[in-house]
Parts: sequence; C-alpha cells; structure tokens
Amino acid sequence: MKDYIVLLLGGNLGEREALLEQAKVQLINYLGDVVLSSSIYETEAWGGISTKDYLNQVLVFNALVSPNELLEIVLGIEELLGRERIHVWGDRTMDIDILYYADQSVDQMDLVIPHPRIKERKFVLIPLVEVLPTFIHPVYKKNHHELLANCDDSCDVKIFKSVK
Ligand code: PH2
Ligand code: MG
Ligand code: MG
Repeated sequence: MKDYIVLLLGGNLGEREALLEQAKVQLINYLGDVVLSSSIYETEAWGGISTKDYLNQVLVFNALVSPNELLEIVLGIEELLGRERIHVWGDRTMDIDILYYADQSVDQMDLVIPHPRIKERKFVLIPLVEVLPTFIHPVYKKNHHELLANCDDSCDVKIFKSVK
C-alpha cells in the first residue's frame, strides 16, 4: 500500500527558489507527483548561528518507498544540490526533512519520525496549517492549528510565493 509522506524543504544559500524547484523535480523522480504543496515561505533563521533568511515549503507525496529508502533519497538529493554539513543548524543550500511518514513512528539513531521539532518551529507549522490543517499529529494527538496556537517561536514567517 502506498503511504503519504510529508516533507519540509528549506535552504538559505544560493539561488533559493531555483534550488527548491530542483529539489522538487528530483523528489518527483523518486516519489511520483506532488499530492499537496504549500506556498513558499520566507522565514527567519531559527536556532544556531545562521542569520540569512530561508525559503521553506512543505510537499506531500504518496509513494511506496520505506522510511529508510526515503532517507537515502533525501540525503542523495541534498548532496546533489550542494549541501555541506559544517554546523548543526548552519547555513545550507538544501535541507529536506521528513516530517511524517503516514502515522508511523520511527526511532533510529539516524532517523526519527515524526520529526522531533515540528511543534517548536513556526516555519514548519505555518506551511503545515496551510496544507494539512486537520491532520492529527500521531504522537501529540493535536492538529496543526492547535500546535501552532501553542508554539512560542518568535521567528518571522511570511509568504514569499503563494501557490494560489
Ligand atoms: N532549518 C534548520 C535550522 N533553522 N530556520 C528556518 N527558518 N528554516 C529552516 O528550514 C531551518 C532553520 C535546520 O534544519
Ligand atoms: Mg532541518
Ligand atoms: Mg535535515
């Protein structure tokens, strides 16, 4: 059975919008068409030492790959698009985070699903409210509206390019 996969794309180095588009094209190669897409948001850098604003976007796919195959795919695309890992939460050309894999939980050294920091980050919750407002977080048992209402992140998140 195909399972839905919810990804967050983001980057704050280089041609940010073109890199988002390239990541999407690569993901479609492996996962098939995008089922749902959020607007592109321009977001203040959260955490770490970074100062440059990010572009972030949530994409939803419906695919047959396992969580570990999905991890290999996203790491390959990040590398292809010039990702260098120097600092945790440091500047990057492309980061693809696996937010949800259906309602499954995965807890491995190299992969935790649902993504453990969803509820701390407005740059994740605001696009999630746009595409999946009533989806219930499988661990917290709350929807994205409720998680956003309880989030005290003060980083700015604004629409960069609306999907509509
Ligand atoms: N990703 C990070 C760290 N900080 N800040 C924003 N605004 N957007 C991100 O995607 C982001 C971040 C680590 O993955
Ligand atoms: Mg990330
Ligand atoms: Mg990541």
